[in-house]
Amino acid sequence: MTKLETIKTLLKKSHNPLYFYDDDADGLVSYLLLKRKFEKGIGVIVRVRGMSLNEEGLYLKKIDEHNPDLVVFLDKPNLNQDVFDKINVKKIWIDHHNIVNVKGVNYYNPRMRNRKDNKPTSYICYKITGKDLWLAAIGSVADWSLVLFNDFKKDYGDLVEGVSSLNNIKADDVLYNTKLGELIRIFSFSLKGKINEVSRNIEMILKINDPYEILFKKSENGKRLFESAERISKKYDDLLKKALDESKKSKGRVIAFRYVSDQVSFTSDLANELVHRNPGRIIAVGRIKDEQMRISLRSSVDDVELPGVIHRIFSEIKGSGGGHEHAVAVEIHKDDYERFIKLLREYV
Ligand SMILES: [Mn+2]
Repeated sequence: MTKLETIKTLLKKSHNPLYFYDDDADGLVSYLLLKRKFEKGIGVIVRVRGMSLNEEGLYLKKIDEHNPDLVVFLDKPNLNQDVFDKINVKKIWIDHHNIVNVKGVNYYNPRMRNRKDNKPTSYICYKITGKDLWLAAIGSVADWSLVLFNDFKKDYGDLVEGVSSLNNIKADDVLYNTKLGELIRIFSFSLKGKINEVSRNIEMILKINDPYEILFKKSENGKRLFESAERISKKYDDLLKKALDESKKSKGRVIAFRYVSDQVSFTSDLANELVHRNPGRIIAVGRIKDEQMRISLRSSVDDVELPGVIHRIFSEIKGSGGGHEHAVAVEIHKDDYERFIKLLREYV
């Protein structure tokens, strides 16, 4: 049996799986695909970052609460042996971030076969379920991957009209110029805001049958999701405007923008849109919350691999984080921000 077949069998046999998933569109879609296919279990969105005591505490508390017979981690980077050792039931971990050496868990990561293969978690979950292509396309394009683009185009050509005639389509063209991109933004925004609103949004998405329900407000749930995203969108557009003004002023390779917010995090969305609009630049979008600062970094240039860059910076200042070659998230103390940006400018 292949690894994916083993995972599928475990999911089929389980009576009450508990899913932990990352709080972005790829993580969410991974959960939605498995939940819709196997029709059981409970999902917990994980918003804490870094394999801190907080993160481990959340897992153990939820496991204690729900008493699952299977625990599934989706799109969560940097889990460690410690947390797996503390869970006494079967475990699955599907991820596409850096490989971690762990045992006692059914771990699927495409990088094991090929270090550069980082196909999104939602794509891997789609390989398991074989249904809900439209959801899988949302999750994977949200992670800037076009693996499902052609399949999606066959069934939903009207939702990618903006780019389907281009010869060399890039993921960000799809993200910012098509109806599919608009849908991805709605999914991403449905995860912002207060946790009870987010839970309600996810419950509604679980009941949606096709993308048109949301995009053209064809059902009550679709309409509510669309309108809730619109409210978040207003906040986003304000920040984007400020960030774009800032980026026009900035010289050199790095564009840095920061803002203060204790509620909604837009760092990842803003960094994506800034790098799309400023090809060839390196983007840093920081958000101050309490004493900490969380920064999303993006690079669209091949000679800058961000994990290496932040590794160098963290030998000089305290911080944590990680991600892919062209997209990472880090956390530092807010007083180290100026120094962080100075080092970033030096090392890219
Ligand atoms: Mn992902």
